[in-house]
Amino acid sequence: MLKIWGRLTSVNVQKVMLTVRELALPHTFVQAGGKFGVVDTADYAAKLNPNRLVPVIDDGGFVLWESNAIVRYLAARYGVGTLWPEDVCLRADADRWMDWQATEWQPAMGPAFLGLIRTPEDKRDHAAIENSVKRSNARALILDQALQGREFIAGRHLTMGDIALVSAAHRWLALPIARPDTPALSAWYRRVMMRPAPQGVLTLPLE
Ligand SMILES: N[C@@H](CCC(=O)N[C@@H](CS)C(=O)NCC(=O)O)C(=O)O
Repeated sequence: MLKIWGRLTSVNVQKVMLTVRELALPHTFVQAGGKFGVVDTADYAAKLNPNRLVPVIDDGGFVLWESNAIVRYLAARYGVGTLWPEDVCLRADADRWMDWQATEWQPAMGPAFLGLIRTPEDKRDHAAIENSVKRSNARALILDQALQGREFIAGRHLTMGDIALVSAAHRWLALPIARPDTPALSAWYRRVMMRPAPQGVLTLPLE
């Protein structure tokens, strides 16, 4: 059976959990990372992830780390025609937004998230937070524009692209910051959040 190592407070683990829930894949979940430890053991580094990070999956002996690679693998193996669009251009579209989430939006948002949610007030780097808010807001506007007139990021159906984006959107929309109006992004977020998969995975308050 598919086995997953992670902690639900991780945006990268959330992506994997949303995928297995969308695809209704039977799985076991091992709490790892952060306060759960496990990642620090020699066994974990040797057999699961030399980076000592979560998430990791073991699917019948096939071990894989890197959250977006995991989402793509699960989608390709178990979600052809749903999370993994059969049309090459639709798939590339979804794929592009996964890369954008990992290399643009998430890194832009990182300092604001860590500063405002995981750092005591007297230890915050306000300049870094301000810069991060500015950069993540600018990227949110790009996503908002892309979502105008679309139900989901690659068109009419939920794909792996939405999976990667919604975990980041959940954070961005819950950060205690000033945000520009993003009506298309907000409508899409509500649409995705109405599905069963995010329940219990994308929770509030942020931690
Ligand atoms: N690029 C990696 C990043 C993985 C990563 O940074 N994981 C964090 C949680 S989001 C982690 O494992 N931190 C150490 C810990 O939780 O102990 C991925 O997308 O899977």
